[in-house]
Amino acid sequence: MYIIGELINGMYANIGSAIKEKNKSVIQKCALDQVNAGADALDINCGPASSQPVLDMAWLVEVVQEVTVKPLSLDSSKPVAIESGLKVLKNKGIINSTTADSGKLEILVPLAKKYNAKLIGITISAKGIPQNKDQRLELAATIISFCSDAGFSLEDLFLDPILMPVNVAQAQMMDILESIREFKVIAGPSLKTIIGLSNVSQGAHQRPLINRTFAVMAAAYGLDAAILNPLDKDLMDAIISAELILNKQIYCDAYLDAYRKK
Ligand code: THG
Repeated sequence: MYIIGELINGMYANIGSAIKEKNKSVIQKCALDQVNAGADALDINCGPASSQPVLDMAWLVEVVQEVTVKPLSLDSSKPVAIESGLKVLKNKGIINSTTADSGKLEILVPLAKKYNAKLIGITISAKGIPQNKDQRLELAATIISFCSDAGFSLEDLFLDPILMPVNVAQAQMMDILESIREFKVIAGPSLKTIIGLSNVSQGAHQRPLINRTFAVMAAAYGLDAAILNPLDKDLMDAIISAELILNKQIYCDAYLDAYRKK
């Protein structure tokens, strides 16, 4: 599974104040800790409290690029903040994210093409978050056909069914899992699927247990990528074990150790 570390997010108090005070070392340590724990890419989110997301995004990208060459996922609901990060990216990045609204697609798909970035499409529209699988599939189809028409390769598209907290949307968990499988039925196998894993346990007790249980189930439904906390070793080990069972990792004795040494 392609792991995008979630910890550089202004919603965390330590990161929020490091952004405000322009404290590079806190951000760079957070980046390196996640990479050393196995992150393939890093999500960069200024947080809801940022009063200057355009400046903060560019600063975060530059500071993180001083310590790692891993791809960065520019996470903002504001296209101007995403473009500000794209302008200073050294490597192929990820736009996180467009919704299925034409206003967003018309800005972000051309940006992804211009900057040769991957793109995460979330199945949200102006009507809000979908309430069932059919609505998720309809919004997925909107995003897929817009990208195809625009000549944006589906290989560079990740679709996100929007994982909700289990304590507010328990009845939707199976719809979300089945959406992960069915997105590829609509678009073909080159399309990738992604979730923001920690959403599932927000406000709940036993967060790590809920996170890793959902991660293993989603792996079985074919999930390709997740934004998650890579410092949660039990979670990372559960995902590796799930991929072993799913025949996506070669078995050998002491496979966990062998995997980590790769
Ligand atoms: N899809 C996509 N992008 C996303 C999400 C998604 N980006 C943001 C988010 N969801 C994924 N990242 C996080 C990061 C942190 C948490 C959840 C998801 C989290 N934070 C603690 C909380 O809210 O309780 C903060 C705890 C603290 O303040 O210390 O749970 O779904 N494409």
